[in-house]
Amino acid sequence: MVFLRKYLEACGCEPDLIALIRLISRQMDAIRKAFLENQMYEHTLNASGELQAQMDTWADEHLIKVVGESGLVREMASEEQEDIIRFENSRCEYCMVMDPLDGSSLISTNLAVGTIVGIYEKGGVLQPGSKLRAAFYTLFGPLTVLVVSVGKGVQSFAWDPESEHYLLLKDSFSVPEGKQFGTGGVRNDWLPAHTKVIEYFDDQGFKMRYSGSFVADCHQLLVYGGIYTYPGSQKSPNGKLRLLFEANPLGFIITQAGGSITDGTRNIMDIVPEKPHQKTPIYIGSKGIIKKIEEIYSHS
Ligand code: AHM
Ligand code: MG
Repeated sequence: MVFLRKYLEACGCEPDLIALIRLISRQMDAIRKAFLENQMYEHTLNASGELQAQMDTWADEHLIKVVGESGLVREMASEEQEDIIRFENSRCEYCMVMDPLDGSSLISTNLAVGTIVGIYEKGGVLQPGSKLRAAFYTLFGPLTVLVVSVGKGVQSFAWDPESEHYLLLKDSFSVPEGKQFGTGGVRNDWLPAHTKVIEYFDDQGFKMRYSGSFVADCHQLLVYGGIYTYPGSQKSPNGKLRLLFEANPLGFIITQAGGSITDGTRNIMDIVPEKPHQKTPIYIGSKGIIKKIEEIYSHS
């Protein structure tokens, strides 16, 4: 039986980084329990102007409290917080970005949602994804699964409520090319280049799979390959998803598994963020398909 801590130690991670990854991933039981009491939508908007579910707020406040008390994080940015948070009394320099509960519109339908986290060694949260020290997500499906990368490939663990440990499920992922895709947005609002990309998938006989939860859709492509996209549109040229909280941590993980991520014209991992809630069009998936998408964009 391989436990999360042992695995991270074997990867050569510094003790404080291990402590931080374990601390956050161990809040997932508390979050699962809180689902039962927080089923309703609140009438509040987050920094991106989206309706917040009660659980968005609960998970956000819970994780900020736990992280703040740990003394492990200097600076933090959350999808549910307007401003960057600084913990002046931290004993470490880690900087953390998070989407406390991605896919939260699916809570009321009991489909899979998850928490996304990215960790920088130091230097603030406004850094390109390529500079991440680690990234991970927890996914609440039939199992609570933790998928993590500390820059040495990608591993998955499953939470065992009996032993209260994360147990290794798979120690090496390699995104298969795959032939399935999921796209966000509304067809009438798509830009011509995106329409061409989708036509290409149709011509190639790709199968459509889209859950409405980015983290779940990325987990699917980690296993089956293909791509997930939330494109820019006529109404929202930068799309819907956020560079810091969604694109970068998942981009880091998929890149570590041999896949890649683009906004159509450039590798998203190289973008220097200008503000915490910056959005970006996203195509994330297996390498060959992403290359093809960039080719389609370059001719559009
Ligand atoms: P969230 O972080 O508030 O859940 O918003 C992001 C979510 C993604 O998980 C998902 O891929 C996308 O929004 C779905 O959007 P849509 O409902 O427009 O398909
Ligand atoms: Mg999200």
